[in-house]
Amino acid sequence: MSEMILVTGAVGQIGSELTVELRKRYGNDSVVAGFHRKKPGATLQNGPSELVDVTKKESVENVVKKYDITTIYHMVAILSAVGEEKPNLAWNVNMNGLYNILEIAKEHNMRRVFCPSSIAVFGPETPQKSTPQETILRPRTMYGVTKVAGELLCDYYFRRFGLDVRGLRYPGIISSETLPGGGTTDYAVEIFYEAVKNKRYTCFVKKDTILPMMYMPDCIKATMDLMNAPLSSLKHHSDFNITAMSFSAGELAEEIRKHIPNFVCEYTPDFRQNIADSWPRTIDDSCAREEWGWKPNYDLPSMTKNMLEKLEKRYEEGKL
Ligand code: AKB
Repeated sequence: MSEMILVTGAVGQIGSELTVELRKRYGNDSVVAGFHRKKPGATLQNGPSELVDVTKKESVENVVKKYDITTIYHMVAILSAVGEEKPNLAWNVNMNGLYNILEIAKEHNMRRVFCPSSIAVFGPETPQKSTPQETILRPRTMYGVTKVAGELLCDYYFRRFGLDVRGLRYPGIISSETLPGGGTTDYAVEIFYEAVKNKRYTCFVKKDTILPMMYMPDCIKATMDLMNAPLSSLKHHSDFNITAMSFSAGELAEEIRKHIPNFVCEYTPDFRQNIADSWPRTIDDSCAREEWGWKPNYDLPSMTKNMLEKLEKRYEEGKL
């Protein structure tokens, strides 16, 4: 049976770049870009796209039937900051949406499902340095609550129904193509755009706030590598710790200043500071390394250089 993929949230920060890479690997017609409010832009016009509301089972099911979908990358989520402003929405989209996806995947005997988790599963009682794979999961955000419950639900479907569901606890993801929406780690992306456009940025967490991060090419590699790993090599399924680098907001600004010496960064913490403070500083991702060979390519200097090259080019072309 040939692979037919549905990406939900294909217009979002990760979904938009993941869809492009999946189409390169499996062919344009084999990857359906599922969108909700915003329509796909030019980079996603080379293949099918469909309106998908994950909170409505039949909306997902219609697309699954129309294209004989065999694999779903379920990238839709309400992130941590918006989730605190709209907890009902976060629960509805993140939990009911995931439940619909898992039910449909089970009913249609799908080959595999990817569902992202996040460092938001951790909380203030979790060890913050080299946070272990197996540890205390008592998040303080609605987003974190839905991600813990989501991991458990995915593992339940694997054990109870044999559905091959896999997932990663993404750290903050830094990307140059699509802006993130509504997360606590968004400052680590916004800072680059503002540095290139205005040479100043007001950061919403304190200068010494350290969080785990990853550059988008590594995020896409991790996602696709996990999905292509042999099932027999996996001891974990939906909850892999994963990281690439950790730095403070001040260290990030300093690294940008090596390329843009007159860049000024100020710090005005808001409600997102509390969320950041409840998350780990560094992550132990040895299970991902052992079970499916995870190894990142980018660190802080190489990610910063690459981000600035890409954004400066777009700025000069008037596309930023
Ligand atoms: C957020 O900040 O909410 C997300 C995440 C770490 O899952 N980027």
